[in-house]
Amino acid sequence: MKTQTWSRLWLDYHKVYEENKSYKIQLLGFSEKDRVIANALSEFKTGMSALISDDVLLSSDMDDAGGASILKIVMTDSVPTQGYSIKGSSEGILLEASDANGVLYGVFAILRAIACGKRPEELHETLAPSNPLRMMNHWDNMDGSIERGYSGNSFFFEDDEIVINDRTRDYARFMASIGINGIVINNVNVKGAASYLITDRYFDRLSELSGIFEDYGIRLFLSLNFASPIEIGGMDTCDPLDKGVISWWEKKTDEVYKRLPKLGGFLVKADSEGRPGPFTYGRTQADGANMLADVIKPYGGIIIWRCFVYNCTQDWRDKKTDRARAGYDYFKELDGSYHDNVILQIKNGPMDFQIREPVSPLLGGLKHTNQMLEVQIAQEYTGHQIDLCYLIPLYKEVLDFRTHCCADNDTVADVVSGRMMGNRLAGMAAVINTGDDMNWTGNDLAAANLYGFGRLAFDTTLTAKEIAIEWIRMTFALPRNEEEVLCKMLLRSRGVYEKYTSPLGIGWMVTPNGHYGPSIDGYEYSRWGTYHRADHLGIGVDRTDKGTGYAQQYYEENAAMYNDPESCPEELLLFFHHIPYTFRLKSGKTLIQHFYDSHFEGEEEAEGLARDWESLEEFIPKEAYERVKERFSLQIDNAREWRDQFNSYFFRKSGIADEKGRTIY
Ligand code: GCW
Repeated sequence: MKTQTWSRLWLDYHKVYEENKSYKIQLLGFSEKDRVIANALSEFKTGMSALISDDVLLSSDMDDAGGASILKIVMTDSVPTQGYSIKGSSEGILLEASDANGVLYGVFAILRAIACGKRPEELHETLAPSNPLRMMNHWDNMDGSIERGYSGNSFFFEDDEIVINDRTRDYARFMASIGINGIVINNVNVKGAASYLITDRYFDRLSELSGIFEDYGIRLFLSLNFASPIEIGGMDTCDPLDKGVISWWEKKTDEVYKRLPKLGGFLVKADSEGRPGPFTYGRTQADGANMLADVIKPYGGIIIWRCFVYNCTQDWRDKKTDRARAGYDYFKELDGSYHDNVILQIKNGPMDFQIREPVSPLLGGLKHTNQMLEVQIAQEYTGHQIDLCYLIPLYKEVLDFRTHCCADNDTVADVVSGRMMGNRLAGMAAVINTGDDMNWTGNDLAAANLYGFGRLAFDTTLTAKEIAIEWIRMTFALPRNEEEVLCKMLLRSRGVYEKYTSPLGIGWMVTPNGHYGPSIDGYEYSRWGTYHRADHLGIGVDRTDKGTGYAQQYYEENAAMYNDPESCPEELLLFFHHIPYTFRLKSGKTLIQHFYDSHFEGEEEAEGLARDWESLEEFIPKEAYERVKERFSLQIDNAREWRDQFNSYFFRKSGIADEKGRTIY
């Protein structure tokens, strides 16, 4: 037998106590023939065997229940879709759900609780998922590369073929264990062979993959090339209002659904960064999305249409055009005209997954359109899974943000869960950080983001700390003291990264293309719309009513708050305002002194993270320990480089010396 070459992540259960237990399974309303239920039972057996006893026996023979505990699984309407209720007692565990996904999630909840220290008889939890859709977006290319991937190659594709092996099933298990119910397997930039995923060439493999996902309650989705009628259909247009184009899509969709009846639908990146779209034909984004939505509707499919649409050929000399405005400008006025099986997928910020951005004004700005939040757990701008950056605190801030779109239920969590509008096509999606590395995420600690996203999407009331502790307990099972050390490392890591990179919401300043390491002017005179506008007197982008007017895209309360540098949250000051280096911050420091201090501190704190990691050596499996240690040493190099380039750049620009007289070059 081939030895397994990938880790079991948080499902590598550790023994929590020893007990010789057998469980009798009693199913009421559910059938073992249902593959999701069968998998739930098999997870229960594997998990419990590892957690409490070497071999938990499962039997459905109730006549012979002597001595055994009972796992009673009951179908009931009183638990919401995909939710569960679990309750332990001296007799065993009662798990109630209204569907198979609920049972699967309930089983994982039982295992999680026990792995985190609960006894089966103490179990007591009732939970309905916060978001109807909880999705992972792979940016995997069919040649096996991954756009913005930092953990090896794709485990879905190699040399333009679809790869299916035991790893695929494990991946589905991991995703189900954190409540993911939809997965887009291919990059939103659909090119080359990927355009043919909707043809006969790939249907057999896709159907096999879809089957594996279905067994774990997950729907397969595909990214679509909007120009398919041209690229694979041999037509000369993909105008969404052209009759020929529409009938081409009708035929195509019918063909696809005959072979992949459970396909969830399509994700589309149109008119963005060189991708084709309706704009070419003078049509709107709604024209494009609605055409596909109508075509897919008879099959129960949905169209997830991305709002990452902006002009990427901007002239840096032009100070009126503002990339941050683009999403709102293109999509807001069409609010209400999207068909009901369209979801607009909106990145958390108006730019592009920076370490700090305001929340996109489109979230809640739209009031009559299905919306889904997109975040990026792949660490494109946040350290490439070399630097430690636990991103759950960032997502929490986004979810908790009050949009003021209405009196109640106005947070982003309310909007994307469907609570604000009362819609079911809503949720959260993450650009995933996995690859075929043995540990899945390159940096072992980056798995906390993978785990955390799923848990948060399932239950947005969880705190970043609760999630961190769960993940640590399930992954490493450390003594309490060490658990706390690691938890604190995770919780402060985003702040550390922010300190030594680009401060106060200005973002960018990264090496062009790769996006790791500093290059203060790397994008300053480029076409990408990502400028800091620093001169010898100050820095920042004026996005107020006197500048680009971006701040006015928010509802009044937020617009007023952002428009005034006094009320603008300081961590976003330079996103909204052009500020002199001599401006005094709330701390009493000048802006320039804050720059220097923050960069010196950030670098020192990165060293602190590395030291804390070293203190855990004896408690972490050796290989994982070494992998992470090596990354911390690279992180320190990165932090130094950022500190010195950043400080030197702004010292030279401003001519103002560091009050503390530290070395600046
Ligand atoms: O952040 C940018 C990335 C691109 C990516 C794009 C997007 C998939 O640099 O690599 O393309 O966002 O979100 O579409």
